[in-house]
Amino acid sequence: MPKTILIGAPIDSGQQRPGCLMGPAAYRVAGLAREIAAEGHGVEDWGDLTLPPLREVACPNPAVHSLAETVAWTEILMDRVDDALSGGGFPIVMGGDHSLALGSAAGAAAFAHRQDRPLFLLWLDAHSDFHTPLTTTSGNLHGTPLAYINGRDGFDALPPFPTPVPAHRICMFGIRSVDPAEQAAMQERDIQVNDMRVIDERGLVAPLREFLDAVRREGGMLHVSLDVDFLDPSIAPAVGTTVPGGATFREAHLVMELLHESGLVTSLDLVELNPFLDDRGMTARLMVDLVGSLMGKKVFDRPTRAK
Ligand code: HAR
Ligand code: MN
Ligand code: MN
Ligand code: MN
Repeated sequence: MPKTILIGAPIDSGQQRPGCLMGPAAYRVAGLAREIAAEGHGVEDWGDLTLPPLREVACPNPAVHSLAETVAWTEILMDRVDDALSGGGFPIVMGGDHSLALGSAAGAAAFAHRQDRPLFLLWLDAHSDFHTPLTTTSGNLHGTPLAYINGRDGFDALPPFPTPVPAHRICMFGIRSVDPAEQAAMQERDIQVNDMRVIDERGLVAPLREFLDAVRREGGMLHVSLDVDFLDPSIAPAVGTTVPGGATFREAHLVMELLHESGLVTSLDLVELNPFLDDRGMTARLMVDLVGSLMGKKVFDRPTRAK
């Protein structure tokens, strides 16, 4: 079993509400390392990354802000996640806003490329995060990582994404807020969008199993990006961009339990937690609890069902 590597990414430059940079501290206070160790896994905390020196960068879209910071964070995260995987570890990036996924996914992709294995992406989020720096109207780069991962144009300031992930290897769950430009681009590419409507109609289990079967068939690596706003705001209030109608406590745990059973997850992001908006740590604790389920925590140990 690979050792878990915790990487603190105190990033809040991908959006405009301060607070996400306290995320890594909140995960430590809420006992993330203890939770993982309790499931019998080794765990090493590499501490928090610090922002490297900035280079001058340009973007034709005047709405975009903090591009130089985002480039610097992307480069260092890419390197550290690749390092963790190269050392045989299971990296968990504790964010930080979702712009950190530009770097974490790029690091996973760089490693997968060298291993000659396909990378798959599971995006658990209220938002599709499929803008490019050219299409975003908010200018918040936390709304762009999935477009970078998919190899869309417009990311000239960032390192080229190592082996962009094609649409059929991307799966989104929980989606309930999509901008028109994102919608058009996703339709063009035929990305599998399991929005809340799909979850209401089919449940999570069937579409998630289909995706996991594809990962297994192709011998892929699987990067999971868990945005706090995937969850319903009633159980996870500590996020800057709440959208009603999110995943319930049980739905979220079920996803994590199925992921654990699959044994396929190779890296994980925890993003968008804003501890300043939390209610007595309930969101941080729920996120830690979900990681516990991903690492194998269950109430009753059933014999593994035949696949
Ligand atoms: N689509 C909107 C924008 O680009 C909102 C993006 C919000 N993203 C997150 N992460 N909170 O999923 O501004
Ligand atoms: Mn390195
Ligand atoms: Mn997001
Ligand atoms: Mn979101």
